[in-house]
Amino acid sequence: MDSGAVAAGKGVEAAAGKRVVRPYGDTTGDGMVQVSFTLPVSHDKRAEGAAVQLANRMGIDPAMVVHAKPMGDGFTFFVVYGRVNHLVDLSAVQVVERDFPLLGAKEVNAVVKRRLRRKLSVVGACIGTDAHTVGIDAILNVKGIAGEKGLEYYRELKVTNLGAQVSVPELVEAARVERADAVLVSQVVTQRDAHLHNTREMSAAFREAMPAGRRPLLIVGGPRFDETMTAELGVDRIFGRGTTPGEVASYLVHALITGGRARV
Ligand code: B12
Repeated sequence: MDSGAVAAGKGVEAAAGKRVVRPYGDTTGDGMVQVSFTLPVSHDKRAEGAAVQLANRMGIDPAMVVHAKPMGDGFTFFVVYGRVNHLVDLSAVQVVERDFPLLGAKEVNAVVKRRLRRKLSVVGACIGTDAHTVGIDAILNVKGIAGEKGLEYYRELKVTNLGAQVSVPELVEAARVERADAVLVSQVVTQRDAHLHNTREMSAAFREAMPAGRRPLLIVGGPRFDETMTAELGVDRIFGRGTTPGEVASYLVHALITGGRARV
C-alpha cells in the first residue's frame, strides 16, 4: 500500500487509478465486519462452532460469535463479528446513478401542462400474490413518505392505484382503460425470485398487448431489486429502497417529455 496515497484517516487508498477501501470496525481500515444469519440447528456450543466455520468460509477470519439466539425449534440466529481481508475498488463499482434532474412538484406540473397539454396518466399496483402495498402507496398516495407528498398530490398527474394482488391481465386492461403513460409496479416479496418472474410476465404481457411506441413506460420498484436489471426484466426503470415520490415524478417527466427518448 502506498501510504502517501492514503486519504487521511478514511481508510481509502489510491493506486494506479484505483480507489480502494476496506471496512472499518474498531480502528480505521481494520477490515472488521458484522454479519447475521440463521442456521437450521438448535443452539449449543456445536452450533456456535458451525457459525464460526461458516464465517471463516465467507472469508471472515478471525470470527467471533457476538450474539446467538434460539429461533424456535431447531434454528439459531447468529451475529458474527470478524475481520475480512477483502478490498473494495471504488472505481470498479457499478450502480445506476440518477441521470435526470430532480424537479419540484410545481416544476413537474408546469412541464406536463405546457408540453403534454393533458394530465399524465399513471397506473400503479402490486402484482401477483404480493400484498405489500406500503411501498407503492408511499409513492402514489397523497400522504407520500418522509415528509414528501405522493404523486396524487401533483395536479397534472392522474393516478390510478389498483392496490394489492392485481393480476397481470387486470393491470394491462386498467392501463388500456386509463390510457396510462406509465405503469408503476411494486414487488416486495422475493421468495423464489417471485419479483423477477412477475416482472418478466408483466413486461411480456404489455409487449404482447400493445404495439411498440404505444405501450406505457414500465417501472418496477421494491427494496430488493437490482437496479441494473432493466433490460433483463424488460422494463424502462427500476427503483429500489428509499425511493421518493419526487424522484419518480422527475423520472416520468424526463422519460416521457423532456428527455432524449421523449415518448409523448
Ligand atoms: C408491513 C409488512 C407486511 C404487511 C404488509 C401490509 C401492507 N399493506 O403493505 C403484512 C403483514 C400484510 C405482510 C405480509 C407478509 N409478509 Co411482509 N413485511 C412487512 C415489512 C415489515 C415492512 C414492509 C414495508 O412496508 N416497508 C416500508 C415501505 C415504505 O418500503 P418499501 O416497500 O421498500 O418501499 C419503498 C421502496 O422499495 C420503493 N418502492 C417499493 N415499491 C415501489 C414501486 C415503484 C413503482 C417505485 C417507483 C418504488 C417502489 O419506494 C418505497 C418508498 O421508498 C417487511 C420487513 C421490512 N422491514 O421491510 C416484511 C416482509 C417484506 N414480509 C415478508 C413476508 C415473508 C411476508 C409474508 C409472506 C409472511 C407470511 N408468511 O404470511 C406475508 C405475505 C403477504 C403477501 N401476500 O404479500 C418478508 C419478505 C421476504 C422475502 N424475501 O420475500 C419481509 C422482508 C419480512 C422478512 N424479513 O421476512 N408483510
